[in-house]
Amino acid sequence: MRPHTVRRSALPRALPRLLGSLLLVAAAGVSSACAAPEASAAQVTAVAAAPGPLGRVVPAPASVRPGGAPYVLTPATRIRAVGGAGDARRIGDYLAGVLRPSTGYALPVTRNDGADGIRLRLDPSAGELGAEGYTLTSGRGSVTVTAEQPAGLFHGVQTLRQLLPPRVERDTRQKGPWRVAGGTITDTPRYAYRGAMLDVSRHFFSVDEVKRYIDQIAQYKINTFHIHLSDDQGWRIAVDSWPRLATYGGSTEVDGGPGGYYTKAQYQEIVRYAGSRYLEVVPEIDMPGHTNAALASYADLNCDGVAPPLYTGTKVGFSSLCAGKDVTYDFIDDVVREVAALTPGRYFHIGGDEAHSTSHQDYVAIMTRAQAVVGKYGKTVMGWHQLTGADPVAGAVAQYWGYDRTSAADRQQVVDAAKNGTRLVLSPADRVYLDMKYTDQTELGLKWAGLVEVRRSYDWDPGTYLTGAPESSVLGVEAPIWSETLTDSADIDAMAFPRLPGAAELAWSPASTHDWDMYKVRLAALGERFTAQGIDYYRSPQVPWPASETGGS
Ligand code: TNX
Repeated sequence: MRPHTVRRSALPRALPRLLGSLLLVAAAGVSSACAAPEASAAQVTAVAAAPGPLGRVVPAPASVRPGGAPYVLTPATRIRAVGGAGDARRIGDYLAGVLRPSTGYALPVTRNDGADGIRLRLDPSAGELGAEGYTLTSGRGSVTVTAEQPAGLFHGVQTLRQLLPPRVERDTRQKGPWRVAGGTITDTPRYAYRGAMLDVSRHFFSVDEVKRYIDQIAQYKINTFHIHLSDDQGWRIAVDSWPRLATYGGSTEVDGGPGGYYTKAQYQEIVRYAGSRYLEVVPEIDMPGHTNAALASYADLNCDGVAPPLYTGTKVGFSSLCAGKDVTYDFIDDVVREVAALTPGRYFHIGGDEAHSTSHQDYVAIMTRAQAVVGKYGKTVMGWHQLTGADPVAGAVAQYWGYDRTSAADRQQVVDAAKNGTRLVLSPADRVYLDMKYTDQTELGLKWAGLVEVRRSYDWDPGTYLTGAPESSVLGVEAPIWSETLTDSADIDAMAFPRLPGAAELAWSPASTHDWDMYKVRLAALGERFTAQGIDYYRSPQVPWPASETGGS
């Protein structure tokens, strides 16, 4: 029988019998998806008592059926990677890399199947799991992750990681036991597009810092890494036909630091690394505004032929490409061609936000031609939602970053575009802009969209967020992180954690699992895991962190 998710309406019927046990489950952080409607009180109690309850995972799995003996990792455990042309093996090696330092076990990865150990199975005929779904079955002697496609197997491995004790994430030897609660998880995503964006322009981040963020986001089943490669303060990718973009335009950053840029080889290394974590890279070259770094690098790109100085402040909306000059379109063609050639993913993001110094007519002219160029080089257009004020091409994706003070007219423009077939990625600034301050006391970050505490960040529904937009127009959710105030990985950590896992859950988990009171308990359980990974996260008072995480005993 296929396990199924509890409907909240099913709970009241069973309530008198289950109340006591459910309280135990809630205390243990099991989501509402964990208890099948027909589960007996005894079964549910067993969940609460189980080691690391099976449903205590972020994003919440679509379906969890706890039961049976736990699986226990031993020094003799093998990782059996079966099926697929090397993918299962690579994912097995990745998992072994995570588990070996803390367990101290050898965990050999083998392609030989067998009934015991950690079994990672790629089986195209597994059924109904799609491109990214998986099942995980844990019991005495084995834990088996099955998927039809490699991405699903990888996501299942992330679930397995979270089912082990948090100290498994440490990079030094820890004491066991290493148990995985018994039962079965069947899990597929709600949205196909689950993104995180990093602004490497306002402050530049090294390849290693970017890889660290990629590793972090991949743990929460995010599948798209959007990299904001150009802005007023810095151009961050080498372009052979316009070399000064990087060498001069990339030579500084906000507050006048040294900036930097990725060589083509380094950018490809980022793309490859992201691919190894089943993330698709979306490169963004912002236009026609947010272009001061380019305008400073080539006088010719300016309408008046005069290059402005490099810019190290944090204002927006003052720069513009010149719609009336042919060289503008040569520039766009060259840049899109070169960056697209380095990027295997489907999308190319052309920005389009905050073009306050571009007339409407010029904006439409530039965005129309830029979209054609993106199509010519085989990519799908993405743009910030202002693109809906021009003429989005068929198939274009608009990224909505409005917030509670966005005008009804601006919203309506996006809704109308969605009704006409433009797909939407939702990044409401007052929910999932990870650079917004949590409270007035937050040292880093901005607050133009308001303060965004952890609950506010989590508590909304992407399916109904933009009233009037067809639910089917929503391709997914993305959490951007802008870097005006952020200079290194520790700063990213402080803003992304703990909000990033919530954004990932909105994008992955079925709406039926959405429940702040349940979520905050699962999130609290991640605290020790963040710490084990060296992430100094914001200890939001809204979340019941373990005392050991908040300086208590
Ligand atoms: C708005 S949202 C911007 C960025 C800033 C960000 C800071 C959007 C598409 N543009 O240029 O970095 O706010 O939060």
